[in-house]
Amino acid sequence: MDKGAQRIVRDIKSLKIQGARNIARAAVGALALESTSYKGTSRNTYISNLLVAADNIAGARPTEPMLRNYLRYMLSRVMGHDGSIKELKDEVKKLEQGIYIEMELSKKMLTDYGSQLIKNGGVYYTHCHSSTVTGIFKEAYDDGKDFKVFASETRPRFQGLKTAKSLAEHGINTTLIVDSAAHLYVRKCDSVFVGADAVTASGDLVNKIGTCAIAQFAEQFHIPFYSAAELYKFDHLTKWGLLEPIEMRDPAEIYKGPKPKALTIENPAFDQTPASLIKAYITERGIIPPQSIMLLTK
Ligand code: RUB
Repeated sequence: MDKGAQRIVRDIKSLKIQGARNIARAAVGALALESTSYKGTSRNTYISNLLVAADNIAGARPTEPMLRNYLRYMLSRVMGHDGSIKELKDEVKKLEQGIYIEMELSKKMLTDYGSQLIKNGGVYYTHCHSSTVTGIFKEAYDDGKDFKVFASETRPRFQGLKTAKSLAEHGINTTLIVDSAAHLYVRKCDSVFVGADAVTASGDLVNKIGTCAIAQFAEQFHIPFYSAAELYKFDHLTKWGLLEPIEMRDPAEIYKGPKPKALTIENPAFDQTPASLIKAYITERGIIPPQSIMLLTK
């Protein structure tokens, strides 16, 4: 595999690159690097190199359908193209650039819809770091709205800290809290906004660990719970009964050093929130109930 592509896989695995959109963008770039680095003349070898690379890239974060969907789209376009190696490489470059543009456009459409849910004087809750959710808050702020955000720190990797800093640096009134304070603070909010790693055929949401408990608190206090999810986060395989895999991360993220023999450490990175707890998904095609998500995905 190309060295640059290998580095991207390492960066995705080690969480140097995080968040579904950033991971998907980096994965597209990695496949394009693999394509460019091919120096041979065999179409079959070129295609099989791309397939092996795509498999490695997708394996870097198993709970990321957005990454898989973009890679699958690129591969299907290349495999259906009967041009020369040079033409195939040009096609991959064009696809890469096209995807970057499409990603920006759909994010902008999504944040336009999402920012309409933020009201002047409102109080909102978020968890983990979603570039999409921070985009919604920042757009609402830039539109002149004055509101407050509670952000939970998101152990064990503290991605919520990144959210809190980024919002506060933008000028948004932000309070950072520990994850276990969620119950106390969700009740003070007008609504909850989280990102999405995967959306299943039944409209369930797979997102950072802790999300499902927050959704349950929101339900308890009758507070709307929204997830910002571009349609590329839909996992088509769940239509055929596949259960969305939950990535288990290194126990060393939680516990370092020698431990008692009988102590086991488990570190799931995500959990699954049932559709019944989700008021709506904010997508690039509008704000839609979870039961309708499958109708909009191709
Ligand atoms: C990040 C996470 C984010 C989603 C959505 O998890 O759960 O909420 O990926 O992010 P991790 P975005 O840090 O383990 O990758 O809206 O940027 O796609």
